[in-house]
Amino acid sequence: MNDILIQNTTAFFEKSFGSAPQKIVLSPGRINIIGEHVDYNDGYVLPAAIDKIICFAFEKSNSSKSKVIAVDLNEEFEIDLTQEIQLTDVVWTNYIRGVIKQLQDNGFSFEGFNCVFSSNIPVGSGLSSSAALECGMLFGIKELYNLTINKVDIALMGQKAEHWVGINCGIMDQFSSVHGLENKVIKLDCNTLEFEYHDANFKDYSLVLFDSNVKHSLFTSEYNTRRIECEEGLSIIKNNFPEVKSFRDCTEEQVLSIRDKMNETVFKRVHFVVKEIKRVTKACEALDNGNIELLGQLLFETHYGLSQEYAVSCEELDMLVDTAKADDNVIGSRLMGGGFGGCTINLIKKGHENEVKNKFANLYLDIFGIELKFYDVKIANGTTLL
Ligand code: GAF
Repeated sequence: MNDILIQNTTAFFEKSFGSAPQKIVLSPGRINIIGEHVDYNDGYVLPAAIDKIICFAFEKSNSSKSKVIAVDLNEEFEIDLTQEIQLTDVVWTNYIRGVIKQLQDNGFSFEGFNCVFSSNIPVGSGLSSSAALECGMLFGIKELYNLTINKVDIALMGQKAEHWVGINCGIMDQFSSVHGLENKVIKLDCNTLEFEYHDANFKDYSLVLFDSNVKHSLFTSEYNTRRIECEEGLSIIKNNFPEVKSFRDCTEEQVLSIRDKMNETVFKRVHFVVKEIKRVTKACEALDNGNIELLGQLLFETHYGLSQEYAVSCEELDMLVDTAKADDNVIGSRLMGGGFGGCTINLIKKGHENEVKNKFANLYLDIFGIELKFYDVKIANGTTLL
């Protein structure tokens, strides 16, 4: 699948710029097994890079001017690196402007480049196409100009670029895009950025994503609001329990004991976060022990927390998870990523995948009139040169 994408991107580059690319970079999207909305709350997450990628072809332009072509959008833009980098109305270009600005602000010296990119990561499905774009661009410029930048700094600059575009995201997406390893999930401590790889062995179950085909219209504003609500909650917790430095130090009992000191919304947000951080550790142990049934139950718990307490679900995602809960062939399901649409991640008994897919597709079409899509993702390597 990716071979064709790479061939097409390279051919498009040659047609557009009249020569072969000097560098080809592959940058993946990600899934997250568990640990949602806790990366910006100093929690733990369990993501992995996947075999859906953006392919970039690069060459130096030998001037300060750069031209970037987005094949799938049939759009292009030019930027002069000597001019001040500013946000524009064309959102996809802002991620690229953002990473250039990050490199400049961090004192890296580089000149212009020509770039063509094309992707098979579905946009708006919660698979982090924007992180793949940021990390792939940063990696390509680094390779083209021999800049000394490590993987963690690529992830951090990608995250800052995303903030500049307007989403106050955590580090999970960029980190997993660059640190992905075939058949491994990454247990990442989002406070220290220490991480471990764990085998992604789901034994008798297949990991399948259901794409609701609902896009995140509320995503940016609600995402940023959740961050503010959590900050407010944490400061109330700290005032009452000075030994607590971050959500991970806090118990559910402590949160419950000061429920009357917070408004109901803030209580629900922090109640979810404290439980979710603990769930990630349990889930990772369950995976290590081959207890995939327990892992599945934890996925359901996460979903109901995200839906009822964190309020980032929608009726389509809730229907998919409720249907999964009632289906003996699906042992775990939850919305994945930021929410308000995108995908659910599901653990399905091997051998029953097609039966489950048909059932869900028909039901979903009947109820919402929307086509449900399925992705059988493989866990793959992070951003790399071809
Ligand atoms: C989005 C963000 F970009 C991540 O940082 C993370 O917070 C996620 O939503 C929710 O877990 O993908």
